[in-house]
Amino acid sequence: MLRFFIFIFFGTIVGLTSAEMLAKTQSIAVKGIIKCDEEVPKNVKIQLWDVDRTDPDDLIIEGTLDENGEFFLEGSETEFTTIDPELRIIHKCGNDAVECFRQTIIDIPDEFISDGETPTKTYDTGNINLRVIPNTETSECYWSN
Ligand SMILES: [Ca+2]
Ligand SMILES: [Ca+2]
Repeated sequence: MLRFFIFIFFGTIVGLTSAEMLAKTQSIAVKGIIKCDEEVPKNVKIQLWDVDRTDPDDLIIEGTLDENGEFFLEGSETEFTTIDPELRIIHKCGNDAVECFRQTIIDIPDEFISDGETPTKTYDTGNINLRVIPNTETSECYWSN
């Protein structure tokens, strides 16, 4: 018991050490097909993020589309509480003449989060047409060329 308290004591002093001991690794996999009308969009970023309330959000992994517009992303994140994964698609569909990219965010439901480093389920976004899906950031210009 004494050892336990000593451990907690030092853990608290070191700060992150105790936090890392208590946090749990969770994983997520997402797949889907992304098009801009009938075309596979070029110049597109497909990113899986974990949203954090107190820290900057964490990029879990970034991927690309294959020649059919298909993607598959998987990765893990370690956190105390349930992670908050979202898919961010940064693109210019319907906006080619403008310098700024647009961002579409798709929230991943909690039931698709797996315990441990390897996801046991995959969230399927289905077919996404970037031209008709609502964009959460249309007036911002974080991703100019
Ligand atoms: Ca995080
Ligand atoms: Ca989080």
